[in-house]
Amino acid sequence: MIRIREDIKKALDNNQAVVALESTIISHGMPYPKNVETAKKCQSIIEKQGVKAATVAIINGDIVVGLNDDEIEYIANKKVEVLKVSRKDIPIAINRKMSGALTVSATMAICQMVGIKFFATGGIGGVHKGASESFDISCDLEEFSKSKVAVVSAGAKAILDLEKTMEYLETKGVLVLGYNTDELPAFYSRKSGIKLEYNAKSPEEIASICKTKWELGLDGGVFIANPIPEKYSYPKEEIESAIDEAIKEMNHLGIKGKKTTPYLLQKICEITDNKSLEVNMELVFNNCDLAAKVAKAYYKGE
Ligand code: PSU
Ligand code: MN
Repeated sequence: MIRIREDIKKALDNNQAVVALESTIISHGMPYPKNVETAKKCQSIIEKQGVKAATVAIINGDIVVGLNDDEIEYIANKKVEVLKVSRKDIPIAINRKMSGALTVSATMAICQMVGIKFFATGGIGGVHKGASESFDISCDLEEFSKSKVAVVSAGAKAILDLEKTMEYLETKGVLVLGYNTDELPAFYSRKSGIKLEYNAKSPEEIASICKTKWELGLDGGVFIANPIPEKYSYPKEEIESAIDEAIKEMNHLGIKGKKTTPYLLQKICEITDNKSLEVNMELVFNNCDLAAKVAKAYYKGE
């Protein structure tokens, strides 16, 4: 059921650094063809550092670890139906021979199955605004208590209730490490006003903390919060008004469940005249760069 690209399999067997990349961000998070451009650039940022990049998706019922260019195009161009696959959807996509793009939760679960320890994304899912009524909490959060993977993310998406997201992670015993920041980054911007307990100063320190945790047998993931570089950071007030407008429109249309996040990202793009898309791309690139450095540091000592 799992097809691992030959060079990635070899790297895993030889204890060499591999960084996984998710695919929902490609098929449901960004418009074509910018999504293809982003997916390829993410891979090359990682590979330039001598680290293997493994983009993960389900292609016609097979879990593929390490998509090739044709497979990236296939899930990106919207010519076929591509299911948004979270942990719960994996067996359905396989049994029905569907193609699926994997969210953070599903990608982490597959990383755990094949032994990939590092993974870069844009922003993880979390507790949605209004969750006390809607109960909408991404299963990404729950996954951090299950899979042994360190995920580099630009905080949680600013469309979320970040305070409740942090509380949820704390309840689940998830270690959150800021990278050179004392504050949780808010995806499009560097600041959220929410203090972090731990600020890790280098990729080596992050790698060493992960190693300690897993050597002790403390299962589950590590959430590495990496702020977008200053020069790309979106002015907080501007992006907040775009988010509020998008949420209002979503509620008006009655959009719920797994359609929520893709709708909001696309609507914010529209409201900001694609500026949010450029920012989203830059923060993902920045996360790929850090994930590769941490993976390299981790395997140096192996
Ligand atoms: N980061 C991005 N864009 C995205 C996502 C992350 O920059 O589209 C995706 C991830 O796949 C994440 C998902 O797991 O959004 C969260 O979806 P939900 O809120 O339905 O759990
Ligand atoms: Mn949800």
